[in-house]
Amino acid sequence: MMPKEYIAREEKFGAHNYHPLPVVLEKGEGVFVWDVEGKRYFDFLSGYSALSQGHCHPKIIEALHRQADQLTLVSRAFYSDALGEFMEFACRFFGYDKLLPMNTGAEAVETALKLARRWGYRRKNIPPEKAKIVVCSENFHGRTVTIISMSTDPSSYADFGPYTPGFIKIPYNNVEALEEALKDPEVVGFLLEPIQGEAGVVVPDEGYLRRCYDLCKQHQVLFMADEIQTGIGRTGRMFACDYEAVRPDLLILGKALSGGVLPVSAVLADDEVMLTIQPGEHGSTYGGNPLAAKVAIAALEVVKDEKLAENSYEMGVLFRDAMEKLHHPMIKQVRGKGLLNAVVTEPKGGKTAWDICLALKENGLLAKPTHDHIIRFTPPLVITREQMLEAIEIIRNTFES
Ligand code: IF1
Repeated sequence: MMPKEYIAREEKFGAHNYHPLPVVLEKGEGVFVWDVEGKRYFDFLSGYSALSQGHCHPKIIEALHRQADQLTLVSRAFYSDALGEFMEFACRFFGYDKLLPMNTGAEAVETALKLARRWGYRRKNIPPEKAKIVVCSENFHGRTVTIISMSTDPSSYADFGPYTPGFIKIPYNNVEALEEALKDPEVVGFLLEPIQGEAGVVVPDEGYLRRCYDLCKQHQVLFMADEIQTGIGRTGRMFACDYEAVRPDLLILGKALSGGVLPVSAVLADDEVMLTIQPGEHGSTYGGNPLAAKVAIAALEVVKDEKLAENSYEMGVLFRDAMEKLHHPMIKQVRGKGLLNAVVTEPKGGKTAWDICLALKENGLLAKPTHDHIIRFTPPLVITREQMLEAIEIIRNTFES
Protein backbone atom coordinates (compact mmCIF):
# COMPACT_ATOMS: atom_id res chain seq x y z
CA MET A 1 0.00 0.00 0.00
CA MET A 2 1.06 3.60 -0.63
CA PRO A 3 1.16 6.08 2.31
CA LYS A 4 -1.97 7.81 1.04
CA GLU A 5 -3.87 4.52 1.21
CA TYR A 6 -2.93 4.08 4.88
CA ILE A 7 -4.01 7.66 5.53
CA ALA A 8 -7.32 7.24 3.67
CA ARG A 9 -8.10 4.09 5.67
CA GLU A 10 -7.58 5.89 9.00
CA GLU A 11 -9.63 8.83 7.72
CA LYS A 12 -12.49 6.48 6.84
CA PHE A 13 -12.54 4.26 9.92
CA GLY A 14 -10.92 6.40 12.62
CA ALA A 15 -12.19 9.28 14.72
CA HIS A 16 -10.88 12.60 13.47
CA ASN A 17 -9.37 13.71 16.77
CA TYR A 18 -5.92 14.28 15.33
CA HIS A 19 -4.44 15.88 12.21
CA PRO A 20 -1.11 14.02 11.84
CA LEU A 21 1.72 15.02 9.54
CA PRO A 22 1.29 12.96 6.33
CA VAL A 23 3.89 10.28 7.14
CA VAL A 24 3.16 6.59 7.79
CA LEU A 25 5.72 4.91 10.03
CA GLU A 26 6.39 1.23 10.36
CA LYS A 27 9.70 0.88 12.23
CA GLY A 28 11.60 2.67 14.97
CA GLU A 29 15.09 2.22 16.38
CA GLY A 30 16.91 4.70 18.63
CA VAL A 31 16.47 8.24 17.28
CA PHE A 32 15.26 6.99 13.88
CA VAL A 33 11.93 5.91 12.41
CA TRP A 34 11.24 4.53 8.92
CA ASP A 35 8.09 5.02 6.86
CA VAL A 36 6.30 2.37 4.81
CA GLU A 37 8.43 3.29 1.80
CA GLY A 38 11.63 2.67 3.71
CA LYS A 39 12.57 6.34 4.12
CA ARG A 40 14.45 7.16 7.35
CA TYR A 41 13.67 10.13 9.59
CA PHE A 42 15.04 11.65 12.77
CA ASP A 43 12.20 11.46 15.28
CA PHE A 44 12.25 14.93 16.88
CA LEU A 45 8.93 14.47 18.62
CA SER A 46 9.70 11.22 20.57
CA GLY A 47 6.07 10.49 21.29
CA TYR A 48 5.75 13.85 23.05
CA SER A 49 8.67 12.86 25.33
CA ALA A 50 7.52 9.29 25.98
CA LEU A 51 10.35 7.87 23.87
CA SER A 52 13.23 9.46 25.80
CA GLN A 53 15.15 6.17 25.76
CA GLY A 54 14.73 6.00 21.96
CA HIS A 55 12.57 3.63 19.91
CA CYS A 56 12.61 -0.06 20.89
CA HIS A 57 15.52 0.19 23.34
CA PRO A 58 16.91 -3.40 23.49
CA LYS A 59 17.01 -3.50 27.31
CA ILE A 60 13.39 -2.34 27.63
CA ILE A 61 12.14 -4.62 24.86
CA GLU A 62 13.95 -7.56 26.46
CA ALA A 63 12.22 -6.84 29.78
CA LEU A 64 8.90 -6.67 27.91
CA HIS A 65 9.46 -10.00 26.14
CA ARG A 66 10.62 -11.79 29.27
CA GLN A 67 7.67 -10.68 31.39
CA ALA A 68 5.13 -11.04 28.57
CA ASP A 69 5.85 -14.76 28.42
CA GLN A 70 5.41 -15.11 32.18
CA LEU A 71 2.67 -12.93 33.70
CA THR A 72 1.11 -9.76 32.26
CA LEU A 73 -1.69 -8.89 34.71
CA VAL A 74 -3.02 -10.09 38.07
CA SER A 75 -5.14 -7.01 38.95
CA ARG A 76 -4.51 -5.57 42.41
CA ALA A 77 -6.76 -8.17 44.00
CA PHE A 78 -3.56 -10.20 44.36
CA TYR A 79 0.13 -9.40 44.78
CA SER A 80 2.72 -9.89 42.05
CA ASP A 81 6.48 -10.29 42.47
CA ALA A 82 7.18 -7.45 40.02
CA LEU A 83 5.10 -4.59 41.44
CA GLY A 84 6.87 -4.30 44.78
CA GLU A 85 10.21 -4.38 42.98
CA PHE A 86 9.11 -1.43 40.79
CA MET A 87 7.71 0.50 43.75
CA GLU A 88 10.90 0.06 45.78
CA PHE A 89 13.14 0.89 42.81
CA ALA A 90 11.26 4.10 42.01
CA CYS A 91 10.86 5.24 45.62
CA ARG A 92 14.59 4.80 46.31
CA PHE A 93 15.55 6.31 42.92
CA PHE A 94 13.40 9.42 43.39
CA GLY A 95 13.46 9.68 47.19
CA TYR A 96 9.82 9.29 48.22
CA ASP A 97 8.04 7.09 50.77
CA LYS A 98 5.48 5.63 48.42
CA LEU A 99 4.29 5.24 44.80
CA LEU A 100 0.74 4.86 43.48
CA PRO A 101 0.87 3.21 40.01
CA MET A 102 -1.51 4.16 37.20
CA ASN A 103 -1.37 3.95 33.39
CA THR A 104 -1.80 7.22 31.49
CA GLY A 105 -0.62 10.65 32.48
CA ALA A 106 -4.18 11.88 32.85
CA GLU A 107 -4.92 9.09 35.33
CA ALA A 108 -1.86 10.08 37.36
CA VAL A 109 -2.98 13.73 37.35
CA GLU A 110 -6.50 12.70 38.44
CA THR A 111 -4.94 10.58 41.20
CA ALA A 112 -2.90 13.57 42.38
CA LEU A 113 -6.03 15.77 42.43
CA LYS A 114 -7.84 13.17 44.54
CA LEU A 115 -4.86 12.81 46.92
CA ALA A 116 -4.61 16.58 47.39
CA ARG A 117 -8.33 16.93 48.08
CA ARG A 118 -8.37 13.91 50.41
CA TRP A 119 -5.31 15.24 52.30
CA GLY A 120 -7.08 18.62 52.56
CA TYR A 121 -10.15 17.11 54.19
CA ARG A 122 -8.37 14.61 56.42
CA ARG A 123 -5.22 16.56 57.44
CA LYS A 124 -6.07 20.24 56.91
CA ASN A 125 -9.73 20.01 58.00
CA ILE A 126 -11.04 21.80 54.93
CA PRO A 127 -14.87 21.87 55.10
CA PRO A 128 -16.50 19.08 52.99
CA GLU A 129 -16.71 19.81 49.21
CA LYS A 130 -14.72 23.06 49.66
CA ALA A 131 -11.19 21.96 48.66
CA LYS A 132 -9.62 24.15 45.96
CA ILE A 133 -6.58 23.58 43.77
CA VAL A 134 -4.66 26.43 42.13
CA VAL A 135 -3.65 25.84 38.49
CA CYS A 136 -1.89 27.94 35.84
CA SER A 137 -3.33 29.38 32.67
CA GLU A 138 -2.13 27.71 29.45
CA ASN A 139 -1.65 24.48 31.40
CA PHE A 140 -1.89 21.06 29.82
CA HIS A 141 -2.47 18.14 32.15
CA GLY A 142 -4.52 15.74 30.00
CA ARG A 143 -7.92 15.28 28.39
CA THR A 144 -10.41 14.00 31.01
CA VAL A 145 -13.43 16.17 31.85
CA THR A 146 -12.00 17.15 35.23
CA ILE A 147 -8.59 17.96 33.76
CA ILE A 148 -10.00 20.12 30.96
CA SER A 149 -12.02 21.89 33.68
CA MET A 150 -8.62 23.34 34.71
CA SER A 151 -7.75 24.37 31.14
CA THR A 152 -7.76 27.87 29.67
CA ASP A 153 -7.46 26.59 26.09
CA PRO A 154 -10.86 26.44 24.32
CA SER A 155 -9.60 23.69 22.00
CA SER A 156 -9.28 21.57 25.15
CA TYR A 157 -12.52 22.49 26.97
CA ALA A 158 -15.08 24.07 24.59
CA ASP A 159 -18.42 22.21 24.54
CA PHE A 160 -17.29 19.51 26.95
CA GLY A 161 -19.04 21.03 30.00
CA PRO A 162 -20.37 21.05 32.63
CA TYR A 163 -16.99 21.36 34.28
CA THR A 164 -15.58 20.11 37.58
CA PRO A 165 -15.52 22.95 40.17
CA GLY A 166 -12.77 23.70 42.70
CA PHE A 167 -10.01 25.13 40.50
CA ILE A 168 -8.48 28.63 40.79
CA LYS A 169 -6.67 29.72 37.61
CA ILE A 170 -3.73 32.10 37.89
CA PRO A 171 -1.17 33.33 35.34
CA TYR A 172 1.93 31.12 34.94
CA ASN A 173 5.30 32.48 36.01
CA ASN A 174 3.65 35.01 38.38
CA VAL A 175 4.52 34.51 42.05
CA GLU A 176 2.37 37.41 43.24
CA ALA A 177 -0.70 35.81 41.65
CA LEU A 178 -0.01 32.64 43.64
CA GLU A 179 0.51 34.61 46.85
CA GLU A 180 -2.89 36.23 46.29
CA ALA A 181 -4.60 32.90 45.57
CA LEU A 182 -3.11 31.29 48.67
CA LYS A 183 -4.95 33.78 50.88
CA ASP A 184 -7.94 31.46 50.42
CA PRO A 185 -7.68 29.05 53.37
CA GLU A 186 -9.52 26.36 51.42
CA VAL A 187 -6.69 25.89 48.92
CA VAL A 188 -5.12 22.43 49.33
CA GLY A 189 -2.73 22.30 46.39
CA PHE A 190 -0.90 24.14 43.60
CA LEU A 191 -0.57 22.11 40.38
CA LEU A 192 1.86 23.19 37.66
CA GLU A 193 4.19 22.03 34.90
CA PRO A 194 7.74 23.14 35.82
CA ILE A 195 8.05 24.01 32.11
CA GLN A 196 4.79 24.26 30.15
CA GLY A 197 5.00 21.78 27.27
CA GLU A 198 1.92 22.13 25.13
CA ALA A 199 1.84 25.89 25.70
CA GLY A 200 4.99 25.87 23.57
CA VAL A 201 7.86 25.07 25.98
CA VAL A 202 7.31 28.07 28.24
CA VAL A 203 10.23 28.28 30.70
CA PRO A 204 9.41 30.31 33.83
CA ASP A 205 11.85 32.83 35.32
CA GLU A 206 14.76 31.61 37.42
CA GLY A 207 13.52 31.19 41.01
CA TYR A 208 9.84 30.83 40.13
CA LEU A 209 9.61 27.19 41.24
CA ARG A 210 11.51 27.82 44.48
CA ARG A 211 9.42 30.88 45.41
CA CYS A 212 6.15 29.07 44.67
CA TYR A 213 7.31 26.07 46.69
CA ASP A 214 8.18 28.27 49.67
CA LEU A 215 4.78 30.01 49.47
CA CYS A 216 3.03 26.63 49.44
CA LYS A 217 4.97 25.55 52.53
CA GLN A 218 4.07 28.78 54.33
CA HIS A 219 0.37 28.22 53.59
CA GLN A 220 0.25 24.44 54.23
CA VAL A 221 -0.56 23.83 50.54
CA LEU A 222 0.76 20.86 48.54
CA PHE A 223 3.21 21.65 45.73
CA MET A 224 2.13 19.31 42.91
CA ALA A 225 4.56 18.99 39.98
CA ASP A 226 3.32 17.52 36.72
CA GLU A 227 6.65 16.17 35.40
CA ILE A 228 4.96 13.83 32.93
CA GLN A 229 6.66 15.60 30.04
CA THR A 230 9.55 17.43 31.77
CA GLY A 231 10.60 14.55 34.01
CA ILE A 232 13.05 11.65 33.83
CA GLY A 233 15.90 13.54 32.18
CA ARG A 234 14.02 15.46 29.48
CA THR A 235 15.12 18.95 30.63
CA GLY A 236 18.76 18.11 31.39
CA ARG A 237 18.22 17.17 35.04
CA MET A 238 16.34 14.17 36.42
CA PHE A 239 13.40 16.52 37.05
CA ALA A 240 12.86 20.11 35.97
CA CYS A 241 12.27 20.89 39.66
CA ASP A 242 15.87 19.83 40.35
CA TYR A 243 17.12 23.06 38.72
CA GLU A 244 15.83 24.87 41.82
CA ALA A 245 16.28 22.06 44.34
CA VAL A 246 12.51 21.87 44.78
CA ARG A 247 11.15 18.52 46.03
CA PRO A 248 7.44 18.41 45.11
CA ASP A 249 4.98 17.10 47.71
CA LEU A 250 3.29 15.24 44.86
CA LEU A 251 5.45 14.13 41.92
CA ILE A 252 3.41 13.13 38.85
CA LEU A 253 5.14 10.93 36.25
CA GLY A 254 4.19 9.27 32.96
CA LYS A 255 5.47 9.03 29.35
CA ALA A 256 9.20 8.17 29.63
CA LEU A 257 8.53 6.20 32.83
CA SER A 258 7.93 3.31 30.40
CA GLY A 259 10.29 4.23 27.58
CA GLY A 260 7.40 4.62 25.14
CA VAL A 261 6.63 0.88 25.20
CA LEU A 262 3.30 0.75 27.06
CA PRO A 263 1.37 3.16 29.31
CA VAL A 264 2.89 3.55 32.77
CA SER A 265 2.30 6.50 35.08
CA ALA A 266 2.61 7.09 38.80
CA VAL A 267 2.25 9.53 41.65
CA LEU A 268 5.02 9.62 44.29
CA ALA A 269 4.47 11.16 47.72
CA ASP A 270 5.37 10.71 51.36
CA ASP A 271 3.18 8.82 53.83
CA GLU A 272 1.41 11.91 55.22
CA VAL A 273 -0.24 12.45 51.83
CA MET A 274 -0.23 8.98 50.28
CA LEU A 275 -1.85 7.17 53.24
CA THR A 276 -4.93 9.44 53.17
CA ILE A 277 -6.25 6.97 50.57
CA GLN A 278 -7.05 3.59 52.09
CA PRO A 279 -7.83 0.18 50.46
CA GLY A 280 -10.78 0.23 48.10
CA GLU A 281 -10.79 4.03 47.68
CA HIS A 282 -8.86 4.34 44.43
CA GLY A 283 -7.50 1.99 41.77
CA SER A 284 -7.32 0.84 38.16
CA THR A 285 -7.50 -2.49 36.33
CA TYR A 286 -4.06 -2.19 34.78
CA GLY A 287 -2.46 0.08 37.39
CA GLY A 288 0.71 -1.61 38.62
CA ASN A 289 0.53 -4.63 36.31
CA PRO A 290 3.70 -6.77 36.34
CA LEU A 291 4.42 -6.16 32.65
CA ALA A 292 4.39 -2.38 33.17
CA ALA A 293 6.39 -2.78 36.38
CA LYS A 294 9.24 -4.67 34.71
CA VAL A 295 9.24 -2.35 31.68
CA ALA A 296 9.36 0.71 33.94
CA ILE A 297 12.30 -0.67 35.95
CA ALA A 298 14.21 -1.24 32.70
CA ALA A 299 13.24 2.23 31.41
CA LEU A 300 14.56 3.89 34.57
CA GLU A 301 17.74 1.79 34.59
CA VAL A 302 18.47 2.93 31.04
CA VAL A 303 18.07 6.60 32.09
CA LYS A 304 20.50 6.03 34.98
CA ASP A 305 23.05 3.73 33.29
CA GLU A 306 23.25 5.71 30.05
CA LYS A 307 23.30 9.08 31.89
CA LEU A 308 20.47 10.37 29.71
CA ALA A 309 19.83 13.49 31.82
CA GLU A 310 23.45 14.57 31.39
CA ASN A 311 23.34 13.86 27.65
CA SER A 312 20.07 15.76 27.41
CA TYR A 313 21.73 18.78 29.03
CA GLU A 314 24.75 18.77 26.71
CA MET A 315 22.86 18.05 23.50
CA GLY A 316 20.35 20.74 24.44
CA VAL A 317 23.08 23.37 24.67
CA LEU A 318 24.43 22.25 21.29
CA PHE A 319 20.95 22.44 19.74
CA ARG A 320 19.92 25.85 21.08
CA ASP A 321 23.30 27.41 20.19
CA ALA A 322 22.97 26.12 16.63
CA MET A 323 19.39 27.36 16.27
CA GLU A 324 20.32 30.81 17.56
CA LYS A 325 23.28 30.98 15.16
CA LEU A 326 20.93 30.42 12.20
CA HIS A 327 19.82 34.09 12.52
CA HIS A 328 16.98 33.14 10.22
CA PRO A 329 14.23 35.79 9.68
CA MET A 330 11.52 33.19 10.42
CA ILE A 331 13.04 32.30 13.80
CA LYS A 332 11.74 34.67 16.48
CA GLN A 333 12.92 32.81 19.60
CA VAL A 334 14.60 29.56 20.65
CA ARG A 335 13.74 28.34 24.16
CA GLY A 336 13.87 25.32 26.36
CA LYS A 337 16.06 23.28 28.69
CA GLY A 338 17.86 20.04 27.95
CA LEU A 339 16.15 18.36 25.01
CA LEU A 340 12.77 20.00 25.59
CA ASN A 341 13.08 22.85 23.11
CA ALA A 342 10.90 24.92 20.84
CA VAL A 343 11.57 27.35 18.00
CA VAL A 344 9.06 30.19 17.84
CA THR A 345 8.64 31.11 14.19
CA GLU A 346 6.90 33.95 12.45
CA PRO A 347 5.21 33.32 9.11
CA LYS A 348 7.17 34.71 6.16
CA GLY A 349 5.92 34.78 2.62
CA GLY A 350 2.81 32.92 3.66
CA LYS A 351 4.88 30.03 5.01
CA THR A 352 3.78 28.74 8.45
CA ALA A 353 5.31 26.38 11.01
CA TRP A 354 3.28 23.58 9.42
CA ASP A 355 4.97 24.25 6.05
CA ILE A 356 8.35 24.13 7.78
CA CYS A 357 7.47 20.79 9.36
CA LEU A 358 6.38 19.44 5.96
CA ALA A 359 9.71 20.56 4.49
CA LEU A 360 11.60 19.06 7.45
CA LYS A 361 9.81 15.79 6.77
CA GLU A 362 10.90 15.89 3.13
CA ASN A 363 14.45 16.41 4.39
CA GLY A 364 14.29 13.48 6.84
CA LEU A 365 13.33 14.98 10.19
CA LEU A 366 9.95 14.74 11.95
CA ALA A 367 8.70 17.53 14.21
CA LYS A 368 5.28 19.02 14.78
CA PRO A 369 4.07 22.57 15.40
CA THR A 370 2.05 23.51 18.46
CA HIS A 371 -0.19 26.60 18.57
CA ASP A 372 0.32 27.39 14.89
CA HIS A 373 3.75 29.03 14.96
CA ILE A 374 5.81 27.11 17.55
CA ILE A 375 7.80 24.05 16.51
CA ARG A 376 8.69 21.69 19.33
CA PHE A 377 11.99 19.81 18.94
CA THR A 378 12.23 16.93 21.41
CA PRO A 379 14.46 14.09 20.16
CA PRO A 380 15.11 10.96 22.23
CA LEU A 381 17.68 11.64 24.99
CA VAL A 382 19.94 8.89 23.56
CA ILE A 383 20.83 11.12 20.58
CA THR A 384 24.60 11.24 19.99
CA ARG A 385 26.60 14.36 19.13
CA GLU A 386 27.08 13.14 15.55
CA GLN A 387 23.35 12.50 15.15
CA MET A 388 22.51 15.92 16.64
CA LEU A 389 24.94 17.65 14.26
CA GLU A 390 23.39 15.80 11.31
CA ALA A 391 19.87 16.78 12.47
CA ILE A 392 20.93 20.41 12.94
CA GLU A 393 22.20 20.43 9.34
CA ILE A 394 18.80 19.18 8.14
CA ILE A 395 17.03 21.94 10.11
CA ARG A 396 19.49 24.59 8.88
CA ASN A 397 19.13 23.53 5.22
CA THR A 398 15.36 23.42 5.55
CA PHE A 399 15.08 26.93 6.97
CA GLU A 400 17.56 28.26 4.42
CA SER A 401 15.74 26.70 1.50
C1 IF1 B 1 -2.64 14.84 23.27
C2 IF1 B 1 2.26 17.46 24.70
C3 IF1 B 1 -0.16 17.66 24.80
C4 IF1 B 1 1.30 16.23 29.31
C5 IF1 B 1 1.42 16.73 30.64
C6 IF1 B 1 -0.26 15.24 31.40
C7 IF1 B 1 -0.43 14.72 30.12
C8 IF1 B 1 0.35 15.21 29.05
C9 IF1 B 1 2.43 17.81 30.96
C10 IF1 B 1 -1.47 13.63 29.92
C11 IF1 B 1 0.17 14.64 27.68
C12 IF1 B 1 0.40 14.60 25.34
C13 IF1 B 1 -1.06 14.26 25.09
C14 IF1 B 1 -1.25 14.36 23.61
C15 IF1 B 1 -0.22 15.32 23.08
C16 IF1 B 1 0.78 15.51 24.19
C17 IF1 B 1 0.89 16.91 24.59
F1 IF1 B 1 2.33 18.53 25.45
F2 IF1 B 1 3.01 16.49 25.22
F3 IF1 B 1 2.62 17.71 23.46
F4 IF1 B 1 -1.30 17.35 24.43
F5 IF1 B 1 -0.04 18.77 25.42
N1 IF1 B 1 0.64 16.22 31.64
N2 IF1 B 1 0.66 15.19 26.65
O1 IF1 B 1 2.07 16.74 28.32
O2 IF1 B 1 -0.82 12.40 29.69
O3 IF1 B 1 -2.93 11.09 29.48
O4 IF1 B 1 -1.69 11.75 27.43
O5 IF1 B 1 -0.71 10.05 28.97
O6 IF1 B 1 -3.54 14.69 24.11
O7 IF1 B 1 -2.82 15.36 22.17
P1 IF1 B 1 -1.59 11.28 28.84
